[in-house]
Amino acid sequence: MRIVKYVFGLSVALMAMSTQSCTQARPENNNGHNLWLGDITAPVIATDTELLSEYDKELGDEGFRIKRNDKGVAVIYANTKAGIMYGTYHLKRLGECGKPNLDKEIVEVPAFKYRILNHWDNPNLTVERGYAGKSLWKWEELPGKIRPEYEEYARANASIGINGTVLNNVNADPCMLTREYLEKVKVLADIFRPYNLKVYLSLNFAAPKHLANLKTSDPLDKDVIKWWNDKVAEIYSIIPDFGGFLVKANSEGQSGPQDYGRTHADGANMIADAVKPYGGIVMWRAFVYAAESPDRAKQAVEEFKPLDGQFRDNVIIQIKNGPVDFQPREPFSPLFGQLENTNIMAEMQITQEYLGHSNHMVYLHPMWKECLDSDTYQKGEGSTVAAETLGKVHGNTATSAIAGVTNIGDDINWCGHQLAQANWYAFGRMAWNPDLSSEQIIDEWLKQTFTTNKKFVEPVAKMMLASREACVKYEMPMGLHHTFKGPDHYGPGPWDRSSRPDWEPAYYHKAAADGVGFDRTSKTGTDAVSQYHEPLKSLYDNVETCPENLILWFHHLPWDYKMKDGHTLWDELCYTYEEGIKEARGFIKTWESVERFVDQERYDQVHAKLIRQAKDAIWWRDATMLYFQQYSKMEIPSDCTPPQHTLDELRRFRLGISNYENPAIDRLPEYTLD
Ligand code: GCV
Repeated sequence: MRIVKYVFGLSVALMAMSTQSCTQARPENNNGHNLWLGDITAPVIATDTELLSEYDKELGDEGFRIKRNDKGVAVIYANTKAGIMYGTYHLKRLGECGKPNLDKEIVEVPAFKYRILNHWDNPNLTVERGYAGKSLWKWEELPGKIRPEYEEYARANASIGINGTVLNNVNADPCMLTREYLEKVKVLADIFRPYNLKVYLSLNFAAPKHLANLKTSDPLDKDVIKWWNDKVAEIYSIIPDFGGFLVKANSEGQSGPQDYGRTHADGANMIADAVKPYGGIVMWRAFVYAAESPDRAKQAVEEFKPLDGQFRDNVIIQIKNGPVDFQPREPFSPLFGQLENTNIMAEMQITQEYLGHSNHMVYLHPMWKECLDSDTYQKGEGSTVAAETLGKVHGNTATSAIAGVTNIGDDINWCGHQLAQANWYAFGRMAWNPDLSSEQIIDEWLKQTFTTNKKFVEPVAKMMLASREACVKYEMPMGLHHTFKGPDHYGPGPWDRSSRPDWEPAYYHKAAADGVGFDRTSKTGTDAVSQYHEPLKSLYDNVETCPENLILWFHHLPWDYKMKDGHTLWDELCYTYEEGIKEARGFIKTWESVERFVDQERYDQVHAKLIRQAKDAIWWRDATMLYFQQYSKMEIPSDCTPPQHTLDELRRFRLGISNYENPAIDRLPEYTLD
């Protein structure tokens, strides 16, 4: 095994190995496999470290301190090996991002205790909503064959502070709990352990029926309880530091306690009791909704609020950032502000299910931070989603956690899009420190992944920082949501039909002759606004005060409604799409302007994808506005990019791909950029 000794001062030299300075020739081709690490095959070991003889409470089990000793040498101090490791990566990062000031002591302690990736990987190697190839876990080869990528993956996670990984899809195959698979999981757990990365599994709630032929999987049945207790004991005998379970129950066809007339609390507590003696946790998802409900956005609160206080202390309710489903912009899920005696955590989506898969460059940290910084006002001002999930609002900090649904696959560059690696990186850094700004994180990532040259970093950072808002503009302006084509969720399909009303775009956009948007107001709508505390409830409820970037999330408005800038709603929609199109086109120019700083391989890949992104932006606008035009009977303003296809052409266009693939660029509708 190669080891890179990390001596502060050599950092710039290390950096030069992987990147380049402006005076050098264009860098050699780089397939992106090394991520932000320079050399992902080699662990980085600091030379000056000290494990503390007395437990330093401030640092806890994962924190570290870097300070100069009496000889002036910067030393990393920690209570644990994990702390030393995190300190080493921190020092490496500081060195590679510029000259750090080590005269002042540095103390770093992770904000969230559990910082967890969720893989939606299936045993057959497909990845649900994965756009970076097949699963990284080659189950058919394990436990015999070990791929180097397993350790590289652990190293990448360690470098950004991620300390847990759920290996399999929440739509869980019961086979994952068989002895055969547990032996495979053990191999991964053993590889990950030195990197402080714990393994978790998603479970199928009906496993007792599937695997042991029990007549029921009722969580109150004594045979079922015994089966889970035995299964958990077996797991811990194989993997002593197993982290616990993630559960999707009674959601989208998954089995759950409600199949037996029991509650989510009954189900979660049965599993929680089984893992409790071993220190395990249960992350129980709040992503539940029934087709019959008039408003999917309300259902998590309706389901979980009545159960507040009934969950064991090792259960954490895992809540998606928004109340519907990972749209490019959602208000925060009101459930974050509705529970008092229940542990809660946020689930962010790193994979770009609704944000252009790995064809679009969208830097997601601003979206996640928008959620974490949102104030729920549950206990007055300052009850932000971050504070709620850190356990600071109700004093339950012991189980603070955050999860990110990964964008990782077996693609050579891990994430399918070279610039999507930034989202994996950003998730880890945010989980460690939710106060870091989007600017700081992207600056760090670019410097470590490409070059420290300002002429590259500044324009590319600016482009990436603008990308999420641009995506909102060309996919879902003004809170218009879920107009996506199903089931792949790539591209527009406002006319799409499905087997369930709440899987159809019309359920959300409600476009008709009288206007567009979902009325969630208290007087005429579904009253979803009432799930928010004041002053938010009134702010969203009143069309005059509702932020315009969410106005169609909360209101159904006539096409000629006057916006604050004087445009009609129709024109405003057209112009917002137009801005998105312009910005996406601008990204191509920005990338072209930094060509000399990037190796040909990564340059070309990103360039091709940025072109596709700009074409897709026009496709989105064409499809959505031409479809809406049938109802509005209004013209697309003449100073907007003219549509390139008719509505009929676009309606006939189908990708013909499965749920799991990233659409091949050459199979998408023909568009030209002048
Ligand atoms: C794993 C959405 C996605 C599904 C996903 C589900 C979930 O509905 O489209 O692919 O299933 O969310 O988060 O459970």
